[in-house]
Amino acid sequence: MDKLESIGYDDWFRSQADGEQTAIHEVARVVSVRKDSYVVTKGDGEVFAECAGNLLYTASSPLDLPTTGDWIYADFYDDDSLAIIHGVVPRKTLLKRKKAGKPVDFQLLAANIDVAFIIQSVDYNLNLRRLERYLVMVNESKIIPVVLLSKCDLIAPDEVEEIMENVLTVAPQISLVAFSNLTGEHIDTIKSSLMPGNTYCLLGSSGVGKTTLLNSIIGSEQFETQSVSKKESKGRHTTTSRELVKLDNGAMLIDTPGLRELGNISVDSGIDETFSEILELAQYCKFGNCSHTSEKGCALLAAIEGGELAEQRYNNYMKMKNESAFHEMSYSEKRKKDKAFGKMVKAVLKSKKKR
Ligand SMILES: Nc1nc2c(ncn2[C@@H]2O[C@H](COP(=O)(O)OP(=O)(O)O)[C@@H](O)[C@H]2O)c(=O)[nH]1
Ligand SMILES: [Mg+2]
Ligand SMILES: [Zn+2]
Repeated sequence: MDKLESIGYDDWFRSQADGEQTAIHEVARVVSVRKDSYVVTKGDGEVFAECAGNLLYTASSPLDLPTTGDWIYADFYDDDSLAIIHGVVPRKTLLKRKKAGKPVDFQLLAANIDVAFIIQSVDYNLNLRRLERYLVMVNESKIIPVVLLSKCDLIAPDEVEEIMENVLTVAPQISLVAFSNLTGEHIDTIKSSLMPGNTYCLLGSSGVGKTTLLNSIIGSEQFETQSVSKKESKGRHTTTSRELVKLDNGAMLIDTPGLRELGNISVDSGIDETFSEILELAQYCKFGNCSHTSEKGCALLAAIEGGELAEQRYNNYMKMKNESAFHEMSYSEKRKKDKAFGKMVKAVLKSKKKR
């Protein structure tokens, strides 16, 4: 196996590559992107790269420029310490998302992904509507989706079972694994699903444990995860670039930053219909402006307590309400609100367990 093959270059790409380009340039793969600069590899070592002026000036859309996972035509200089990119090899798959507010503008997330791991944590991050949006994006791109439920150590096994059943209601055929980075549960299942030569990516909100999973798979703390103190000081995103990592078994894995604005679908309209029974219950809250979080006389909290309202269902409702209000807020407002909400749900769960 040659070096390019060892990082995923196969017959399909070979047949798609432009013979005129490969006659005068080498082929390499984009490992990461940072603003206008790139890191590329030919399968041994990483090389700093930039786009040729000609490529930049003739590019008519973001589609024409390289993204993480792309195969590119490039010239190498100075003993392979610098590369100039001249073009992009046709892509097998492309993961992209619309930019907020601009329907035709989009951002490339990663290219040539075979399988996307869509990750949601089983605590307050779980949201079937958001999961559906991820599935739509991944399916649209002809990438195979796998759903991973993280942080299973935080809830009881039968609750995990229940969540898995719920997930299967929105994605009946999906491969689904519940795991924990903390206890190591089912990390091996995920690891053994990674095939040499295939490229995988980790998708999901910030904080669900994507980078920790990458570290669990590698077996060392190579990549920086989001500790609580870091979150305070440096802001939400620890993973600022999308980086392609080659695993020992020959599979490639791309970690992506959290996609807060994925799809940008307004959920408000669907919430009331989807949660009609909650809306009905809420009529019996003592206060008309009840936030359903801590108020005495809240009918929702009472219904959870009495077992008439599933906690998960309540969490989904609150999360979605929160999310739909989210789009209207400034970034710093969003950050505060998100944290407060997380704390609130944890507090509710805790107080429930105590009783
Ligand atoms: N309880 C628990 N916490 C986890 C687990 N995986 C990750 N975390 C924590 O969740 C936080 C965010 O993890 P990180 O990997 O940075 O999330 P990312 O933003 O998706 O990359 C960190 O504080 C991790 O320690 C898990 O399986 N169980
Ligand atoms: Mg991360
Ligand atoms: Zn209430």
